[in-house]
Amino acid sequence: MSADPIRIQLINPNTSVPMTEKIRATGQLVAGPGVSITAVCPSKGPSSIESHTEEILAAQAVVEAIGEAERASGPSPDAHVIACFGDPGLDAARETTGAPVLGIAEAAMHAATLVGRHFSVVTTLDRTLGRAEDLVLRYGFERACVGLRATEVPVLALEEAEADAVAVITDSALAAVREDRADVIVLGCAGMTDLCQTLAEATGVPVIDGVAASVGMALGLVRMGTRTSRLREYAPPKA
Ligand code: 2AL
Repeated sequence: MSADPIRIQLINPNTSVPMTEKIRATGQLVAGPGVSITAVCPSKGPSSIESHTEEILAAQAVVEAIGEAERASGPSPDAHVIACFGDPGLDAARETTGAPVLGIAEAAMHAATLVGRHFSVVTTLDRTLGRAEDLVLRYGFERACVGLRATEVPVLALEEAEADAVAVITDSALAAVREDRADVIVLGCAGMTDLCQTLAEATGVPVIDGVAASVGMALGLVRMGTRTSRLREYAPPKA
């Protein structure tokens, strides 16, 4: 008799179906066979998350996706991943379920510091850098993070990894290694998940995709039997 598979739900809070499929494919590759990876995205809402306003809508989509998965018949996910670099709704998500919830920014920054000393984030639009900086401070990585670089490649240009977009992102990663003295690159968007290998080959340093990092860490936590603390801050909110 085979054991029940571990179930991980990846939540892409934008409405891009191709991006959701890329995210699922990475998750399944990292998790390997015998782990059930599902990837969901909302049917309504912003097609990309690139502003504070979209971030709020994304946070709501994350909490709703977790609620829906927990109410559905059949076994609930053992862990959830917020597949958007602003980690929208992470705290609320941890109130919503006791299953571990990982944000890709938080997971990627942790992973980066396990394989190098200094990382730079290479991301999409300049306007998202404020949020990225806030997250670096919130997670306590201000010593390790030596650069936040915007490429001005919009999220939706990443849906199909257009050659021009890949070239710009590669140049930015190379500049981070050269000018910031980064020895690890953190990808600042879930839509970059399929560029990890290409960029690692181009730069010669580890390139961390938060989708892959979150799935690996979520699996570890599930296998350790570790769930989110429900004491104080992350206690379930009043009905
Ligand atoms: C993102 C991301 O990961 N998904 C999305 O829609 N926007 N992040 C970003 N920095 O643009």
